[in-house]
Amino acid sequence: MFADPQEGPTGLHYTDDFIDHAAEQDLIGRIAALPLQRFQFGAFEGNRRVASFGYRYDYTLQRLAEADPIPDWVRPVARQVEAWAGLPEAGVRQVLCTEYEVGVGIGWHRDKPHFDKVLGLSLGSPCAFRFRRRNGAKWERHTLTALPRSLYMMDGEARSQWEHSIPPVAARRYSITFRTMSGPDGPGQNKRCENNPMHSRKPFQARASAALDNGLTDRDKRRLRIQGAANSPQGRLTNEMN
Ligand SMILES: O=C(O)CCC(=O)C(=O)O
Repeated sequence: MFADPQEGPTGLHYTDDFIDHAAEQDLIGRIAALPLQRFQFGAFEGNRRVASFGYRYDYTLQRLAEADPIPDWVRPVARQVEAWAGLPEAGVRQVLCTEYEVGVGIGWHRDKPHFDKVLGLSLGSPCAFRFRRRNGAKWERHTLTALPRSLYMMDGEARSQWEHSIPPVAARRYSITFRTMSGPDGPGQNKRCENNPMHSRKPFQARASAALDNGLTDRDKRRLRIQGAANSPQGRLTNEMN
């Protein structure tokens, strides 16, 4: 059913030319016209600019929050994505539009456990979509070149065991991420996952350094550690985000 990238993680699916050039240009124009905001991680901002629809994750409250409804212009491509992935109509409940300026990427992470299947439409320029999974003392690695107008899906091990990241892009890239919700029927608001570092009540730095699912780059994480230390009177890190 799907083109599987050779030797990639189980559950990673990919297809080129999911949409045509005209549709790509239309979607880029729509995203560029959104009131995009820099990615918020509590008091910290990442470099990529995003807009969430359906739901968004609030890092300060550590829970899902409702976002603006999925816009009408996203619906046709969301239906197309659902059909390709064999999902029920309207199975996509969360949409994230992202703009990566030249030099901007996304750090190693797994998406929040509130979400189930994750699909991504690449627009504007290619990117190296990297995967890694710890295997003993080593990392297994795989890189998928995600071309403009292509679609990937992370399911199974690719979604649950492997982290992914995108190194700084060479030309402006946009993406639309389509997510279904985990659980039988719903958004799972307030849902916590005890083995997810970002959902625990560990001190701020422990969570910051273990941040597997926030998509911060290494540079972002260094700034975050500095910020955490600065906020702590005894040089210990605080629970200010709990
Ligand atoms: O831009 C992409 O295709 C990936 C986005 C992503 O991994 C995320 O927002 O969690």
